[in-house]
Amino acid sequence: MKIAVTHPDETARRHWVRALAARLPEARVADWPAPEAHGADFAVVWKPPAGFFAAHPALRAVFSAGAGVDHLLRHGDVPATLPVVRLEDAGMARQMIDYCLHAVLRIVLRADAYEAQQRDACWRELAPVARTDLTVGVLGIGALGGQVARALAAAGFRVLGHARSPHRIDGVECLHGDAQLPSFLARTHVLILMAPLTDDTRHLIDARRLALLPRPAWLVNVARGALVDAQALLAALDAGALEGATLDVFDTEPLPPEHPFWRHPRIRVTPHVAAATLVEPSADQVADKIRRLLRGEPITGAVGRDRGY
Ligand code: OXD
Repeated sequence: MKIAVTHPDETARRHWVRALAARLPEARVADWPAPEAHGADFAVVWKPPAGFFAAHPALRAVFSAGAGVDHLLRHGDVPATLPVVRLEDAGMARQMIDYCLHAVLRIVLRADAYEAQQRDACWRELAPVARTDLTVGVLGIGALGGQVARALAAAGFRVLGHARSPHRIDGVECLHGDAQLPSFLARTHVLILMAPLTDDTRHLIDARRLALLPRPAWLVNVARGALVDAQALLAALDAGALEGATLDVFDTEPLPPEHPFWRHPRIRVTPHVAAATLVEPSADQVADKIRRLLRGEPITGAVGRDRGY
């Protein structure tokens, strides 16, 4: 059995090769484009280069080296019948929970205002924001979003979730479908984006939907930059319709130095770090799924090609 690994980051690519070889000693694991990586049975990929799939006509499945698969499906040369499998949690949910909890707690603790006051040596106590005054809305309550929603509810927030299809999560009021999106937004003070990027969700958060949020409202995007219309976001912030935004993901990454997000006083930027892929637990998961596929057993995490996630 042959496994090809492709990843734009050399350290990550080598780590994946070592980790899979250690777990599947019967396999030949090679990093693409080394000649011995051609004609693989399985592939682990992050942003595969053009021509990758043509070089592997006998692939039995391709694994995304991340939770998202848009980096892979948008290339358009992934054979239509090839099973595509995404990572399921593998240590990412805990990181996402910490990032989102931190972003929401900064609002409750008035962190931006106190940091601004410190710059002016200003000693002034501000009215606190009560948790019960804020409804947090998690848009996308799948494998990761569902855990974030549950953790925020356990931390004492009123939490709404929204997904394409019905979900049940303890402590979270779950809405679904296009018809319930406007009421979800109208009740959400802190909108956390955790939805996958597909043809249906590109620029889902546009001027019209931002205008549905109540005041005050904040945005946290840990999913994909293209879920949000950047110009509409800047306009909503500048008009005071939105108090602030915490952005970890961007349409173009790295975020270009001249991009207005970097210097906007109400935007906090982090460089796509809300949930890093942890190679060791991820390789455990991929190796286990490869063994199952070889035994003809079902696996979880298969992407619905028609839905795009
Ligand atoms: C992912 C990511 O999809 O890191 O895992 O964005």
